[in-house]
Amino acid sequence: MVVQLDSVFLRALSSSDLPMKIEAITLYEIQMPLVHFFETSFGRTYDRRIFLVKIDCDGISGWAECVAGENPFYSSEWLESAWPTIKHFLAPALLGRILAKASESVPLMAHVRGHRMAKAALENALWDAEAKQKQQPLWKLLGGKQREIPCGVSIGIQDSIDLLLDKIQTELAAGYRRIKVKVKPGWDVNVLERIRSRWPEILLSCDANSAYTLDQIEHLRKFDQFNLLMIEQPLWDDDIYNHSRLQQKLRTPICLDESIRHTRDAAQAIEIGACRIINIKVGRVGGFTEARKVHDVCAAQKIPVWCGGMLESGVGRAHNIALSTLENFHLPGDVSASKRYWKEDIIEPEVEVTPQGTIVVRDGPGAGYRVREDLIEKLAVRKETIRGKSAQAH
Ligand code: OSB
Ligand code: MG
Repeated sequence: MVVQLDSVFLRALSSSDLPMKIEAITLYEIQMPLVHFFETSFGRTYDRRIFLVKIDCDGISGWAECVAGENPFYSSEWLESAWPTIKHFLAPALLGRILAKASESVPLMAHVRGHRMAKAALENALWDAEAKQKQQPLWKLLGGKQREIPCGVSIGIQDSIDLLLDKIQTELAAGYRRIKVKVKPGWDVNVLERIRSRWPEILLSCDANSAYTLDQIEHLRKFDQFNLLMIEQPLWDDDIYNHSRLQQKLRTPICLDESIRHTRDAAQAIEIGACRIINIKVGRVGGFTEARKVHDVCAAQKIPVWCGGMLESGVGRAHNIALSTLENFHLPGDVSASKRYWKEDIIEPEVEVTPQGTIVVRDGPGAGYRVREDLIEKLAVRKETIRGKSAQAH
């Protein structure tokens, strides 16, 4: 059904809510090699396949990044599930619609189960469009308060502990305020020991990406000696309850990443003591509307949150920065400088981090960075534009 722009509808809009007609949705796949490979407990990535979405509304283009990976290893979503889901189900649900706000797209996509990263890409592109239409920075539209956000880094598994220590040294010298290392059985206690003996005081955390099981509690208890800020997602991605059993046995706070799909997960995890910190990824929870709700639930329960990363290009990175301006993002996130990932980023200027380990939030309309469409066209290995039925007629 296509909503008609009639006078009743127009009168119902407040003056700040201009209608946006969703005219076309363009999907791009671009391939970009990482400056340095990134290895987690589930595998090593050298080249990213970046999935971008552009939505055209009334002469304004909103951009977003679909953070689904090259494989279904972090979560069940991946690029080749997100693309057809958007093409066949989500884009048709939005095309031709007239929305007053980006958040109105959420109920229009609710009949599709899961596929949160796919939904987030569309919703977030509409947020960018809405902010541009209102000549407002995205962070302000989201209700953000912080003008400068603290940054940490996530450092993957390396070929040797010495190489990892060199990397940590480089990031600390660059000013980053928290070091997170990836761990898995065989690359954990031995690694944390070496880091802590060299840097007894730094903010240090680790991320297991579900590499352990509950029968390894005694092993995981050894992590307590390292005074870690948190241990991220030690157990199964689809299991909150067993994290509460583990948390009872650990002094180190558990932070959930993969397990938190939406606000109900967050509320339940907090209620049963499955974590003391939550990592919010806007793609993982299905878009800015849900990400804000997760943030609010955590704030009400005094659970600190931080913004996770998915090796994003500048397009997704800019959205992570906007999200990180919300009040309860107290801890340094995984949002770091473009140059840690890319030889050349697809936004201008690139994301830079101050010597104090912060990103200064930009004030331009939308996400605040210029999307380099020319470069994206050049790098695109696949591009598909989807239009509404009525628009296709002429
Ligand atoms: O678990 O946080 C994670 C990257 C890809 C998939 C999952 C994760 C990560 C990171 C990297 O830790 C964060 C970043 O630097 O973007
Ligand atoms: Mg993680």
